[in-house]
Amino acid sequence: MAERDAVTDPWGERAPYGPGEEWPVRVDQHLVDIPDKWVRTASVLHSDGDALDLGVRDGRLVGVRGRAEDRVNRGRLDPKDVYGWQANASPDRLTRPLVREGSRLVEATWDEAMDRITARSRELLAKPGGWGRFGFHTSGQLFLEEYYTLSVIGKAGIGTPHMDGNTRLCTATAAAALKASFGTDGQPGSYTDVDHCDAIALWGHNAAETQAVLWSRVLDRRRGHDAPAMLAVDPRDTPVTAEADVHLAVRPGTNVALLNGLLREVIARGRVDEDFVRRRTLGFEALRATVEPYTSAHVADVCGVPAARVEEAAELVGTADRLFSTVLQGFYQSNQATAAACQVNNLHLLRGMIGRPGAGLCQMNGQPTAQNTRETGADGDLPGMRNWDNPEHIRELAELWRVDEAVIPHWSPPTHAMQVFRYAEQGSVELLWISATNPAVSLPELARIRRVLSREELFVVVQDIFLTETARLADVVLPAAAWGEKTGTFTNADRTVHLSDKAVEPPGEARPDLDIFLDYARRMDFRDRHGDPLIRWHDAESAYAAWQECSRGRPCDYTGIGYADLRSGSGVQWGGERLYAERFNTDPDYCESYGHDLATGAEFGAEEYRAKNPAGRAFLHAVAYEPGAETPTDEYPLVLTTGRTLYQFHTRTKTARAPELQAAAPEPWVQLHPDDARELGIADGDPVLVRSARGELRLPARVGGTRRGVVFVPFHYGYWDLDAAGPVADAGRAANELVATRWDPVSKQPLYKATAVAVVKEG
Ligand SMILES: Nc1nc2c(c(=O)[nH]1)N[C@H]1C(S)=C(S)[C@@H](COP(=O)(O)OP(=O)(O)OC[C@H]3O[C@@H](n4cnc5c(=O)[nH]c(N)nc54)[C@H](O)[C@@H]3O)O[C@H]1N2
Ligand SMILES: Nc1nc2c(c(=O)[nH]1)N[C@H]1C(S)=C(S)[C@@H](COP(=O)(O)OP(=O)(O)OC[C@H]3O[C@@H](n4cnc5c(=O)[nH]c(N)nc54)[C@H](O)[C@@H]3O)O[C@H]1N2
Ligand SMILES: [Mo]
Repeated sequence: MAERDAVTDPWGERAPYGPGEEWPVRVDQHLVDIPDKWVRTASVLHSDGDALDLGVRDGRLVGVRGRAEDRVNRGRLDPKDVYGWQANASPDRLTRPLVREGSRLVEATWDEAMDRITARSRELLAKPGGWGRFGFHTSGQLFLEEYYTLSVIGKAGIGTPHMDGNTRLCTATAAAALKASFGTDGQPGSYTDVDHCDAIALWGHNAAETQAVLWSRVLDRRRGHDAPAMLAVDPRDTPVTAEADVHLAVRPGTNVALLNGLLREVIARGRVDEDFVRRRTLGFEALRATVEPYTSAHVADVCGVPAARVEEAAELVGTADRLFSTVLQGFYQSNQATAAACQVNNLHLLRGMIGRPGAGLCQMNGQPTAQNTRETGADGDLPGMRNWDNPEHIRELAELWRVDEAVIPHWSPPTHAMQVFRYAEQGSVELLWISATNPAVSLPELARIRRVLSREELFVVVQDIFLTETARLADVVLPAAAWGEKTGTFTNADRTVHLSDKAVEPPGEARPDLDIFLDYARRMDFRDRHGDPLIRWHDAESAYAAWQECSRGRPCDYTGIGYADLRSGSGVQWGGERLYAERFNTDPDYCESYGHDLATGAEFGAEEYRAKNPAGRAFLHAVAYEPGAETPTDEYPLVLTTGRTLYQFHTRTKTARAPELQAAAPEPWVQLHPDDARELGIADGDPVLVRSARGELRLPARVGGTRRGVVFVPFHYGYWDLDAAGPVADAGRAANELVATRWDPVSKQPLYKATAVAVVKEG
């Protein structure tokens, strides 16, 4: 049992191991008192799914311990796992509902708060097209049971297509790329591929800071015998790029050019698994023709990296026998996001690196429960990875829910989050229900988001555990119970399902999100076709059972994974360790999407899709590189990219309330290349102004750690913990003040990773 200072020692002690061996156990714990009981759960501060037990004494949380037997972490905990739980007991938790009286939010009873919501809901439903006046913006941080309930309320109770969540900002591109290449969502690979691989590639993924336990696994392989080779693609210097054998510090937004170059080399050097490509893929000739012009010299020019480095990278991925890739925000939130993520799929397909131990990929998730948002359809997908454009899939859902097919929105693609906010801005969405997300800090162009949320005509419900920047703008604030205070399940980035049991009581009158949604359904009296209640479950386990039925026969089939299994064992993967050893999910009757034109986002229809006759084969998508919209100008000569730091989580509602984590990263900063800093007369620590066409930030400079022309600001820092309740008058500090309202044409994920900015020294 190891207690360590996880701030100064984030990855803990090395346990070197070799290919095909089991990752050694290392049980981490952190206790402030001796527990009288332990309650099982997993981490909710990233997508890794680190299994842990909460220590409880006298009804209070007193610490955490990693679970040795779990397949994901083998007992390990990262810094946020170790310290983050303390936020639950924070004295400023929301404990009572709040309702708006003029410019103020005042305490109210649950009845008063819910009455306001249901009164407004009924009023809207009574209008023509009333269902279309509802918008829901949820999260990747609730539990599966909560999402499924919300999904059924929205799709079968109200019938609105305007339901999405922060998963759109997070892993919409992962889902889009998986559907496009393999037919449905779901990771082909598994974390155990780290144990078997002979090469690892991290594509725009700073795993050392964002999936720190997965990174420990990588480091342990790297320190063992027959260590895997390693490639990292990131414009900045990170702990990942420092470890990599080959680091390609590409110009932001050039991922497609790089991948096209690597694919070209793989083909030119005869590294294609021709048998695999012939039997299991479609589209090779078009791909070959598209990548042909991307010589190493051309790629070097576009991406701003040495041609020799590109060739080293091509050699590394081209000669591996068991290549494991992870892809994350450096691709998903960057120019040509879905197209770029699909090129990583292509690399694995061309080399036959899929469905075997060590040969696989994860189009990673970021949030702990984002997989479930997608699976249950709380983000606009249809539940069970069903296809909105397939009438048979709609019929199945209508039968399951006993409602008319016409109620379930399926006449167009579901509305994506950016469009939901647009409708709220224009006034067609009149009720916006925001759960477990903080768009007033996390969406692009914050001045606009504040304006939308403040509109008099828009009725805003915010369901959170703290009074966030978003909650301050709400008409009704509902206090939720947090992780540890409620029961439910969730699924990590490698399809591992964990159960999270209730350990302690929520504070005051705070209620589990599931209870809030169930209460709303009851008060609204949603009925099925027979006049029975639409929602026929009443707690987490019965909600899970309803979901199991919904998932039956679909790729994410949960029918074999019960609460009892999850309580007696530890994490269980749906679909087994690796998907697609035999065939892909591309059959027209089974697939989740008929696909898009990856360059324009145009949707294909059923006929076009059937004509391709995929027959269980994967699609190789070919896309030419196109520069992004935000390129440097004379006025804004630098490129801003935004992202994360090890110690903070998102808008810091939890991590800033854990003293060790907040002390480790108390303030935002802007990172600059030394040559840019010198030209601008900026020294380390100087106060600087960062300006884009949309806003400005005042931050201290940090010199070093990024490529020339690129500056970096962490997006964690909003305004709730400043003295002033709103954005500071003269300049902001939230990165999204600067970012433009723009998204990928296919996944609709916002492009947070490239904004043209100017930086000037202050004072
Ligand atoms: N500590 C911590 N961990 C977290 C989170 C957190 O807030 N804090 N959040 C969780 C969530 S929800 C998510 S989504 C994940 C995100 O996890 P990551 O994707 O690993 O994190 P980011 O910092 O957003 O972006 C990764 C890298 O992309 C690089 N990048 C920027 N532009 C480009 C580009 O054009 N091309 C390439 N190749 N790279 C580029 C950035 O320099 C950055 O280092 O982390 C999860 N884990
Ligand atoms: N510039 C820039 N912007 C970004 C990104 C970036 O890289 N750069 N990344 C994007 C990504 S990947 C993500 S995932 C988003 C994250 O953005 P958000 O989702 O807005 O950030 P969080 O702080 O995680 O917000 C979650 C909220 O849920 C509340 N909460 C926690 N647990 C519970 C619960 O059990 N019930 C309820 N009801 N509430 C709860 C928290 O207090 C918090 O207010 O940001 C996106 N925005
Ligand atoms: Mo995310």
